[in-house]
Parts: sequence; C-alpha cells; structure tokens
Amino acid sequence: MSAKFERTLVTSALPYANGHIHLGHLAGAYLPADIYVRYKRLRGEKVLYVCGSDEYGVPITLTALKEGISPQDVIDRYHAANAESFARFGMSFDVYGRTSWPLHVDTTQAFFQALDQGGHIDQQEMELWHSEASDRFLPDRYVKGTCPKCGYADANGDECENCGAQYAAHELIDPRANIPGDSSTPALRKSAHWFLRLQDFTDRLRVWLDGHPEWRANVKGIAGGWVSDLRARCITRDTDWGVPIPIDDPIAQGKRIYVWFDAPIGYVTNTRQWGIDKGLGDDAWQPWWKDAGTRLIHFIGKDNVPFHAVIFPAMLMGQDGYILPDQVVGNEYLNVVNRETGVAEKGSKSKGNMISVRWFLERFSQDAARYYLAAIMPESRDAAFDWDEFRNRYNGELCDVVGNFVHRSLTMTVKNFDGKVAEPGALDADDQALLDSLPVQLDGVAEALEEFRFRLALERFIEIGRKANQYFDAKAPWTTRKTDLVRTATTLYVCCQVVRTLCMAMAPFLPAGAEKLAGILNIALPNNGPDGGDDIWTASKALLSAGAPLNTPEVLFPKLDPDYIAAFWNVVNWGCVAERLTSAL
Ligand code: B3M
Ligand code: ZN
Repeated sequence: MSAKFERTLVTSALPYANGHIHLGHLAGAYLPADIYVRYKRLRGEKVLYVCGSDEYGVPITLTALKEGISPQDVIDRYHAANAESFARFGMSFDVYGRTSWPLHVDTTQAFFQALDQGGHIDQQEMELWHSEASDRFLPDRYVKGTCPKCGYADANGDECENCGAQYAAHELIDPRANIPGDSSTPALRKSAHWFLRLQDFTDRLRVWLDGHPEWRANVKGIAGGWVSDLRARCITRDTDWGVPIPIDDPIAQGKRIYVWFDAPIGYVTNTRQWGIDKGLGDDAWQPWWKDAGTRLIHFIGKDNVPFHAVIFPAMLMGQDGYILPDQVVGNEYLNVVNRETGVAEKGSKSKGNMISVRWFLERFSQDAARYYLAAIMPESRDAAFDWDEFRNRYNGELCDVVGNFVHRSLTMTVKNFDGKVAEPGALDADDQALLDSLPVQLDGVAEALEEFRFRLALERFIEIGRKANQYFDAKAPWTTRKTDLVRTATTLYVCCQVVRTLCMAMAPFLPAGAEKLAGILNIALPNNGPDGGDDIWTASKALLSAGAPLNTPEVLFPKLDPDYIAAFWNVVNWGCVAERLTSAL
C-alpha cells in the first residue's frame, strides 16, 4: 500500500434488482474487485468492500409492469436472488445493501440539500413525453422511438443504445409509449424538474482527472470527453418510485430523485448501515468516506464510467469533506460466442445469450467459473465467453498445470513419507533455484494485482505451476523413489514449498480451492476483517517445516468432461436455454 493511504474502500457497481445477474456482470465489476479485496485482506491491510442492489428507477418499475407484480416484489425477489448468486460465486462483500433501506433516504436527501445550498441545483421547466392513455409521463425507457442521430428504430426517450447519442425528448422521431398495454403516440407536456449544474465543477474535475494519469485509457478517455462539455443534468423524474425530493414545493411531491443520482450514494448508505449493524456506532462510516487517508476505488463496467468518473465525483465535491475516488477501474464488455456462427455477439436479453450466474453455478464449480472469467477478463478490450475455451483453459491450465502438480506432489509425499513434509537432504542448484524463485514469483502476482492487471496476475500464478512441473519432471521422483530416497525426499520437500506458494497465490482468485488446499497443508488462511491484521501473504514465504503433518490429498479441481459441456452447447441456441431456465422462477 502506498504510504499515502492507510485504508482502502472498494465498491462494485450496484446491480439493478430487476433480473438475475449474469456472467458479464461478474467479469466486469465484481470478480476483479473481489480478487483485489481478498488480496488486500491477505496483506493485512484495512479494506472495506461495499456493494448492494440498485432498487429504484425505471428499470425496476418497468420490470414490475412487465411481470405484473409490484416494484417492491421485484426488488425483494431479485435482491435475494442476486445476493445468493454472489455468495455462491464466493464474493466477499462486507456489506450487500439495498437502496430501499430507510437510511438511504436520509443520505440521498442530505447530498441533494448540500448541492442545493451550494447553488448547484436549478429548477427548470422541460417538455416531456406524456401518454394520454396511461395518464402519465414517460421517463427514460417508458418511451421508444427513432433516434434523431442514427435512425435506430428502438431508441430510448433521451438516449440511443445504438449510437450512444443523447438528445432532448422532443428530438425523438415517431415516439411511442413503451409500457405493457400502451404503445400509444405520446404528446409533449411541460413538467418542472431539478437539474444538477455539473458545469459548476468543470475546473475541479479537470484538475482532479489530470492528477490521475495512471488510470486505464478507456476510463480517462470517456471522462475527459464528458468534462469538456458539462451541462446541467436533470436529477428528478415523474414517478413515485424513488427517494422523495427534499424540497418544500407541491410540484416536488409527485416526483422523485432520479435513480442515477441516488444509486452511487448507495455506497455511502451501505457503509453507514454496515457500521450500525456491526455495532461500531453511527459514525463508523465517516473515516471511510471523509478521511484523506482512505483510498476510494470504484470497480465498474465501462457504461458506468461517466457516472463514477464525472457525475458522482462532482456530487462528492459539492458535499462537505468527502474524499474523491483515487481509482476507477472500468472494464470492457464480456460478449458471447454464438456457436452457430462462431461470432462474438453482445449479450442481450432478447437474443437470450446471457448466462445467468445461478444457472451457471448449478452446473459448474465456483473455482471453474472464477478461473475462466479471470482468465478472459475484459480489461482493455471486449472479451467473449466461449464454451470450448472455457473447457480448454480450465482443464488445460488450472487442472493440468496447477491441480496436477499439487496432486502428484502431495500424494507422493503422503504415501512415501508417512503423511508428513519430507526431511530434505542437501539441496542442489535446481532445488535452491526453485526455492529462491518462489517469493519472487509471489511478488510478481502481487505486483500485477496492485496494478489491477488481473489477467497478468493469473498468468503468473499458473506460471508458478508450469515451472514447478518442469522441475518435477526433471527430478522424476517416481523413479528416484526406487533408488535414492534422500533425493526423493529433497525433491518432494521443495515441491511442498511450491504447493504452499500456490495456495497463497490462488487465494484471491480461487478462495474455495485455496481453502481446500490449506486444509490439506494444515495451514491457516485467516480472514482479516476491515481493521486489517497480519500480513498472511508475506508470512507464507516462510518454508513449511520438514515433518509437518499433512492431511489426505484430494483432487482440488476436477476436470470438466467434454461430453458434459457438450450437453449445453448442443442445444440449438444454448444461451436461449440458459435464459429460459433462469427466468422460470
Ligand atoms: N445499476 C447500472 C448497472 O447495473 C447501475 C449501476 C449503479 S452503480 C452506483 O449497470
Ligand atoms: Zn442512434
């Protein structure tokens, strides 16, 4: 940890509680953050990991209308389902909160009021689409039409998914209501709303962004583009599903705060609630958000960059004493390879090619899922989920390289040396070189993790196994066993040290596998909490003692049977099946 900071606050984007999270979500905003946080905890650093459900706004109310249930039912259903999926995937949030928590009204309204008092909120009349048939305004996705910029026929009320254009409602061509049972042609009607004057923060935002040349190019590029053209942005909506607007004006009564205003404040609310629930007091959240010694890191998908690298920082600048993010880790998208065409396609609900986490984890292990998603993590460009690659990389790398090395080392040790780490004889140059390389290789994994280069870190972990296999093959302990037991003991002693290093190196990526392996090695993998603790990572560089008892080895990473996988991809459009199964609640 850089000397500048004494604690780290990590957030992952709050997923909307309007559907099951899918593998693309995991690869983008969740798995990298979890790997990072687990690593930091192993280092004994103070780190708090905050996430939760995003439960307001049009995504929720539109789902409620489509499913014929209330918004409350929608969020209760998907909050519980997603919390469970995350738990199955081994996500280690310190808190998985909800923006529907009562405390969130207070946090959000306080943010709004501070900005208002600072003169950063204006009221303006605007023309919005209104449906006569439904007697309501049509915010965001409640209205569809043709994009005025690119002609895309399924554009939303104020932005086009196809070309990314943003426009005023009246610019939308051929508008139609997009509500179940109502596709009438809406009319423009005047409505008063509140706007956040983002332009007030341009200079401060620019200085702050310029202070972060180390950010990923994609994040810097998007944020830089936004900051060069900041305008007032509407932060209220004509809806009754959201946080009430803290303004004493009858006009405000029938409206609510826009979901993208309240959602990032959810990080603060969830930190507050965490402190209260842990019995740490009402103010336990304050150092995490207001002490300059805290390093705030947001993990998000790239579509959320403007909100985390421009708008939320502006909102924080308008408060009293909040810190700003020090790093915004924005990942690209995870596409899916269509098995019929071989082409990577964007995941979409209508195509049905999104694989839900719960569907996947009912069929494949947490370790397999985490390994493959970390291996293809879309860090600097889009990646694509592909069944063949999933099998090949998991089987060929994690199972064949690491799993196999661990297994043969431990089974030979247990069998030939009475279930204990063998007593070595004199070390030769190969033994010494491998032992000497272990702390260096572990440092290599750490260095990549510190730089948010998760794929590289994972490759370095596998590389430890590769080098160890070469050593094992060269020393051929299965042969020397018959002729030279001291040589065999020395080889397996060295191998057990590698296994210990592998156990530590895999822990951030594959907590389940690491836990199992630690059990076999009889070593503790303690879980440091937000207050930090011992540097377990560094301590693992110490060698296992000769004679230390081992437990019975078991296969850490069972191989995937190609026929088993084929059962999923042979179905015509496998993704459709995945989606149908998962949406059948
Ligand atoms: N719920 C959008 C999304 O799920 C939104 C993120 C909020 S982060 C504060 O992609
Ligand atoms: Zn367009």
